[in-house]
Amino acid sequence: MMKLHWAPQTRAFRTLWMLEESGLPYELERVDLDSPFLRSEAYRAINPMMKVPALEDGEVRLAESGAICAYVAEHAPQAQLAPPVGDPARGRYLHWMFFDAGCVEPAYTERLANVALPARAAGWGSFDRVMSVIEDLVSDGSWALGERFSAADVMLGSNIWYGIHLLGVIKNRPALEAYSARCAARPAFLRAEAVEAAAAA
Ligand SMILES: N[C@@H](CCC(=O)N[C@@H](CS)C(=O)NCC(=O)O)C(=O)O
Repeated sequence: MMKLHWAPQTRAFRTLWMLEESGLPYELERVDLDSPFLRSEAYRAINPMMKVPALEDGEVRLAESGAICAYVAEHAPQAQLAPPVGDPARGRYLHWMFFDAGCVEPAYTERLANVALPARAAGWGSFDRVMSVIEDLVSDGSWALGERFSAADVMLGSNIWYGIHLLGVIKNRPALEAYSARCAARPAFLRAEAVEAAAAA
């Protein structure tokens, strides 16, 4: 059974949401950010960055929330959370999975740290460009791949949710707010949220 190393109110949420979407059985191991285990050699062997989330599946160990979501999707084909190899939708699926880590995350850093880089040199262009691209993607009320929900929505949707509700960097973008609300209404998202609420109680 897969074991997720997770801490509440962190990027591990998206992997918890993903596991809930997958329908796979899993074990949850809470690793708070101040826990000695996070700083231990045992955990370094699981994630050399010594951060959450991380996943163990038998002898397989991996970290990076995007990689974990992709891995879970591949191991739950019945949940149809990733277009398989050969499906034309797989190209865009990979595009948005990598876009999240490669563009959305640094765009938030730009905004939070108030750094300005030339848009031609910054891999993400600019915060505003990244947000407008996602807005265009979901403004018709769809998911990242159109009609079909996928792991790309877990990645983008969780980050958009953080950007609105936790970081406060997304303002006056109704299409992103509507997308975030669609994500947050999914039963799997609500189950993951309930796990986090129970952990906080
Ligand atoms: N790129 C990583 C980022 C993971 C990350 O930064 N996790 C934070 C919590 S949101 C963490 O574990 N911080 C604890 C620390 O750095 O000591 C991912 O997407 O999984």
